[in-house]
Amino acid sequence: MGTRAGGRRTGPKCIAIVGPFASGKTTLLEAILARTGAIPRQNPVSSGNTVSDHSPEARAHAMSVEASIATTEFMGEQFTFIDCPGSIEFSFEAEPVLAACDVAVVVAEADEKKIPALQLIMRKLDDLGVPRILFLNKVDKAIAGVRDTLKMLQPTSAAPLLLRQIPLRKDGVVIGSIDLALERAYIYREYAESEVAEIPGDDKARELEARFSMLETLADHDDELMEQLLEEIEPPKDAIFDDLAADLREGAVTPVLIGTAEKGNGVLRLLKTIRHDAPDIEATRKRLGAPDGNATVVQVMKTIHTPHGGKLSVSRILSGQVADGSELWLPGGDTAKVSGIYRMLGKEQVKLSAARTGDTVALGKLDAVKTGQTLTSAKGGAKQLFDVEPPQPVFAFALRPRERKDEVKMSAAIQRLAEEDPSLSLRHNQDSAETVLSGHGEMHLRVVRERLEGKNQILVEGHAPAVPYRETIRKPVQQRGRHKKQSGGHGQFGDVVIEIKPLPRGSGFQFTDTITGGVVPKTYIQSVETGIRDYLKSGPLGFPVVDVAVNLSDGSYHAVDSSDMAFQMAAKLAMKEGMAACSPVLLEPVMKVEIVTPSDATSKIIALIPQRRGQILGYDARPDWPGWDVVEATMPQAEIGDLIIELRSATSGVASYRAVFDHMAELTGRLADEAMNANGKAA
Ligand SMILES: Nc1nc2c(ncn2[C@@H]2O[C@H](COP(=O)(O)OP(=O)(O)OP(=O)(O)O)[C@@H](O)[C@H]2O)c(=O)[nH]1
Ligand SMILES: [Mg+2]
Repeated sequence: MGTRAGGRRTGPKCIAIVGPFASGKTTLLEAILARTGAIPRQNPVSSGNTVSDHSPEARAHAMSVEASIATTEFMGEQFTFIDCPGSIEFSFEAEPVLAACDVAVVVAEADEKKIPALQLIMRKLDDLGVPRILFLNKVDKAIAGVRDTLKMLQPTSAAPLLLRQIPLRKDGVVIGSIDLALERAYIYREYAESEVAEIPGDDKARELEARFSMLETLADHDDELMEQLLEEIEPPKDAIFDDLAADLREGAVTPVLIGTAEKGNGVLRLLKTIRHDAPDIEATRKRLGAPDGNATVVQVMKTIHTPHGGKLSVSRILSGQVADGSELWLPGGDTAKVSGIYRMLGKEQVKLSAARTGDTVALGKLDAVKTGQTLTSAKGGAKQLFDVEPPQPVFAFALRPRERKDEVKMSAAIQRLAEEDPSLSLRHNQDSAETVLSGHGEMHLRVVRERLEGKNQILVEGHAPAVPYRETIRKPVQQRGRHKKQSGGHGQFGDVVIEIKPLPRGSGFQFTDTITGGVVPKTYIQSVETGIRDYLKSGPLGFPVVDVAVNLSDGSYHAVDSSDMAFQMAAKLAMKEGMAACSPVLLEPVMKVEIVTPSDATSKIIALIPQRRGQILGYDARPDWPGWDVVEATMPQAEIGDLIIELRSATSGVASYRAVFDHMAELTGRLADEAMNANGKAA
């Protein structure tokens, strides 16, 4: 044993697999499951037969679109791996998973384009305080040396990247690896355990150099090791292993292992590292601030609606145990009864009678329970350990079922999908009578739509949501309105003179009267205002009217024939004629936009702002984000609808934006005509 608390932690572990898009996460999970015997053989992702990515949506787009859970056994212990999607549009899936896992395996590759995506992930892990191992994948096709690759990747990580293995090459081709802690060579065999070998003489010098640099990094947190290095004493192997484990758990370093997931190479070393070095549930509980005591505490990581089994809440048992049928308290004080406990292997489930501390299982039929919630056996409910806060949506479309009869079915299905995916939001826009679905990108919403059509058999139509245009006037006008009807018995009579005048932007509507001598009685003044407000719902251009003042200056009434309705009619008549003469103009909402982007794409982003009628307010380094900028601009809402698509394509998928309403601005010319035409058709 070394001097530090590096001893192995036993018990079930939960490991999140994260990393930039298409880095090989799903391939790695498949390799792990094959290597540990959970599945008979490793299937390539292209076969569509992997344990993860079995959904038709994932297959159609050749990418993971949701987290996939698989429990396996390795050397007598239980490990649950959760393969998270790499695309930024689905990145929110990983958050509740990362919160309750013990360690993350970050799958990366030697690709400069994916550095910003890797940086986003590493920061998320820092924010959540999750220890991590970096698995440098695809070494089969790597041209650059591993140490150069690490230099390239280091800026993405706050903690030093600590190389634990170097590749063993023959004629330039990677044929195995050398483990720097064990000082052993491993010759890769496809889909099989590597063959242990002596380090070839030619590689010895390289190995010693890399090993020394590993030890130097470890010595930064171990004075005894530092002294041994200075005095050129060979440190005991156990002490090195203890340091490696302790530094990983404390987040002091990010150990780096290498391999080729596609051929199952490097997988066993990774598993052994996880088994030996990963922290256990105790550390995870501490990180989350879970309460001490005897109560059962459960953290929900994901919600799934299965076609037959109903709702499943994939959960980590942080403490205590859960038996089938037991009651759990929700944070608010409600309770839910566990009906079914399952061990997961992708879409397959095996029923269990109970789950113990550290297990990651699916709990059945917890109807009121949501992803991210903390449940407990303690009466009254637990403190919520982790807040699920999805980022602001960046893409939206308005949705309706192709057939009217599907309306109720569609809204129920969307509710279920939103429960599975808290980053999806749904609202009804009163203005346009549209159901608007918002999410994190075009692909995100496309997948939602495919799920509606596939899983739920509802054909839907989607289009860009309506922009909330308004209209106002540019000129004042005085106008009389008379409503007079004599048809049999009671007549109708109302007569008003109004002054309409423009107001400054953002003033809304103001109504006044300067009636003297009771020429229009008080109650009818009220009717005039009501009539005008009603008219303002749709002005001469067909949009709600804003920033207008109307003063009732004169009028007359009839003791018998005047009525509330008659004065409302007179007011509307006056408005209709008067407004048309006030030089009406369309107003469009303009947003203040804040775009975050890797600095090397800043000039591209700045160039696209004027193309979208935007105005650049400025740009600067993003505070606390080395290598990133923030660009501030104003931009009409109509131009923001598909902004994210362009931002993402300019930045390998990582730029994003936030927008808040800023002001209304006049819109004239062709674009105004188009808006009015579209509105006319919709009405
Ligand atoms: N050359 C090489 N290719 C690999 C390796 N591992 C995975 N790939 C390929 O990389 C591509 C992406 O693999 P996936 O496993 O789907 O990647 P992923 O990280 O799960 O992707 P997302 O979940 O969509 O982010 C596939 O074409 C794989 O065949 C590897 O070790 N070497
Ligand atoms: Mg994947």
